[in-house]
Amino acid sequence: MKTNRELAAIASQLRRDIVRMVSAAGSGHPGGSLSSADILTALYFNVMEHSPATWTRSAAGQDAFFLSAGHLAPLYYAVLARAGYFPVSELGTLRRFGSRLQGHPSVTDGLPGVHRASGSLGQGLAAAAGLALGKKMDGDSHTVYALCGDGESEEGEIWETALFAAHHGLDNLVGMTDVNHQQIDGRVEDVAGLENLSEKWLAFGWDVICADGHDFASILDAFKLAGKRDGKPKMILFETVMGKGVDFMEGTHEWHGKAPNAELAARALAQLDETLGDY
Ligand SMILES: Cc1ncc(C[n+]2csc(CCOP(=O)(O)OP(=O)(O)O)c2C)c(N)n1
Repeated sequence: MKTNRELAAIASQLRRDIVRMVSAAGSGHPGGSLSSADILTALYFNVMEHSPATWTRSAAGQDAFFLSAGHLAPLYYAVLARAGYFPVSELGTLRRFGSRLQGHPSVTDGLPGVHRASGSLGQGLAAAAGLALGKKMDGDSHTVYALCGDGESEEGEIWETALFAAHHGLDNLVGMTDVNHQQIDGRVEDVAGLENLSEKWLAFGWDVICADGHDFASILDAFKLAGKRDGKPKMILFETVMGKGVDFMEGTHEWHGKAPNAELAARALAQLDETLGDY
């Protein structure tokens, strides 16, 4: 188990990785990757039962993670590499022709750690619910996690999954929403407001846990509560800041899907400690 200080150090490195990868590629999605960095750090380094050595796409006998908001690929690749799924040096190939690290996660090239392609919003949570049901049928007590965006929560498929998972009593499914209040076109509340998201998930029959997505004590408490097997699927609503950690990316949709040039990347990196070594 890592201490909260160690988790913060890993998250800082992931944020550096994200900035460097997206800047070198000249395209990609830094804003949501930065807002979700602390959540996935806690999940991969202190919560999930997983191992790169025994990982399989079917996830039999282990926990599984689905990135439903597939555009957060820079963060996904960074956390997988830093957790030991593939060499950290491969991060430098983001979005290059022939790379296993495409702009959205793909399984075609067999990138370890990725169970399913994503990028079409809404599908990842549905696939996670399918695997959670499969685990129930197989008598496998492991947990299936899925990360969604709040903009993604405007997708109809999310709410079909909400019905499905509650109907099947999937208490081994833990959904997470990165509530950073921004999406591709602006503020979520201006595009198609979610109003009271907590009440919505409760009304669909889920247990809802609210947490501060940048406070490791709060994040880890939320995951602990989500471990309750009471016949209901879990949704953790993580309150976050879009672009967290880089001042000019914070709180705006402008950096949802835009790469910083070399000068801005240097400005961003100056705000983030290097803790595990750059690639
Ligand atoms: C089905 C589908 N519709 C539209 C898109 C285009 N799209 C990509 S990201 C995005 C906004 C997602 O917002 P959010 O989940 O809040 O992510 P964040 O802005 O926090 O990164 C949209 C509409 C898509 N990828 N898939």
